[in-house]
Amino acid sequence: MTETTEMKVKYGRPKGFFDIFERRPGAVKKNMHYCPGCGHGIVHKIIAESIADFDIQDRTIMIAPVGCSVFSYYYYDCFGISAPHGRAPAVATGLVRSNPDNIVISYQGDGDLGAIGFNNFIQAANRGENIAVFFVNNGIYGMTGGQMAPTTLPGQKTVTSPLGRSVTNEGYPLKVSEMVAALDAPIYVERVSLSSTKNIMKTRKAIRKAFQNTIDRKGFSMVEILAGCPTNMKFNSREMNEFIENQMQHYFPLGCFKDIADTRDPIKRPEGIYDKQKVKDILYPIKVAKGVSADFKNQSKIFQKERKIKIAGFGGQGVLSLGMMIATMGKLRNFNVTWLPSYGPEMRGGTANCTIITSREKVCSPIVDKLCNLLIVLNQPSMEKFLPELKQNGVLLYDSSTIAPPECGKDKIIYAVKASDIAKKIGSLRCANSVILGALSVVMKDYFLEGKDKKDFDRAFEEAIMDCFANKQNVIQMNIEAFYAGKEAVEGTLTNPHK
Ligand SMILES: Cc1ncc(C[n+]2csc(CCOP(=O)(O)OP(=O)(O)O)c2C)c(N)n1
Ligand code: SF4
Ligand SMILES: [Mg+2]
Repeated sequence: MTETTEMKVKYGRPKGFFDIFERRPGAVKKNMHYCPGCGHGIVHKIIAESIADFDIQDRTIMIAPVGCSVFSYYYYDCFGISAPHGRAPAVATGLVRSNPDNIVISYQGDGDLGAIGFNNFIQAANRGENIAVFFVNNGIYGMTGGQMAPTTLPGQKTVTSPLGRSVTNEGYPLKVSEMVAALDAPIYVERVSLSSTKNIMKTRKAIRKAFQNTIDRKGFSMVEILAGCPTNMKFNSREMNEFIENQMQHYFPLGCFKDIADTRDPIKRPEGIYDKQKVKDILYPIKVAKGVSADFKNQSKIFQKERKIKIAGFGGQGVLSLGMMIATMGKLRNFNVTWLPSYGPEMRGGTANCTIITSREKVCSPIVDKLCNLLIVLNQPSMEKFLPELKQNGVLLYDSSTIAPPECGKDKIIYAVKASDIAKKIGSLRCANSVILGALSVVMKDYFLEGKDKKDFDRAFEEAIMDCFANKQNVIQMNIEAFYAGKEAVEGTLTNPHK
């Protein structure tokens, strides 16, 4: 390209994004997870650009909703938090009330905002919280495969309205902007669209205005953005834009419904007066463990340091309850423990994992993404995904009924147990998790526990299982049986390959 014809990129990757999306799992670190033509990508870009231009990266908190934008925190180089479906405005309220300097964005889809979370949303609007709500109205539940949303148009076909939305049966689409504008508290409400470049530029202006209001602490601003979900609507990009322009904009007219920021003083809320110690006592009461005295401490060297544990497998394999049992064992022996579950949108059949941290000191963060001390794996995909997170000299325990022996260096200590086969023999595949725990007890006793701690492990397990499954006598019994079957099956057979 010659000097004269050199092209300049006017709107490249905004500075409000990370350069590389390291938080995205897998190999793709530069692109977003959205489908081509999805409205979320465009809105994200405008928001990221605004955050950088207003120079508010260090005090902006982006709340990711549940919906296709659930992973928005992969992209923004600012603070981020995920809220349960529809609860972003409640979380936003807490964040801005606890520190009015925070610039809080409640990013929501139409299912999230208009259905499950409508009460959260409308109450936050009515309280005039100083937050910016960016409401991406694509007229459908995108993430879950295109079900009817509160904003689906009359006659619009979706997987749950195959004959078209019937207003007689399902009512009329929710006109959120009109409803919010009718309230006294909100200061700015505008509906924009992504149907054309011109409309995208108007969206950019509206989003910036909402940011300015929030920075000036003027109160509740909402921008409703009519967007496309070409994948579920089975449209190409031209058809998608035509649908937004001719159908959606017809039902949901564009325009500014309210803009009264100039008439309002910056919000100043009364400061909460409370006794910090009392709040702490209520939130974190000192509990005396059942099985042992309050000052009991396991003496083995292994417990002198913080220990990070990860358990992974398919949803439904008891991954989370195995983690809960281990965390409870720690709790009952006076450790500080965290237990953090993580699973996909559809838990049964999808992959699930949880992390547990046990420590004599306070645990700063429950996240274990590397330097894991103990990895328990119950399915093949999790082996591939999480083995790299195992620390040097870390212990891997896996279900060899279903998983091939892993290839890894000699710096990892590996034990295999045919957990699923043993569980099947006992009568239920569901207790493969307790079989694994039985095997863990053997590993611990043979290689890591000292003195009285060797006996204490089984006692702690029985106390933990009763604590976790109180009132479910049959579950307790079956899991105790599985635990001892797991122990018996591996006793004398597990060898530390490096000793
Ligand atoms: C409490 C709860 N209920 C239901 C779901 C399932 N769910 C996930 S996303 C979603 C709807 C998403 O639609 P929308 O908010 O419009 O977002 P989009 O994907 O269209 O951007 C639902 C119902 C869930 N994750 N949590
Ligand atoms: S399914 Fe629809 S809303 Fe979700 S990423 Fe794809 S186009 Fe976007
Ligand atoms: Mg939607």
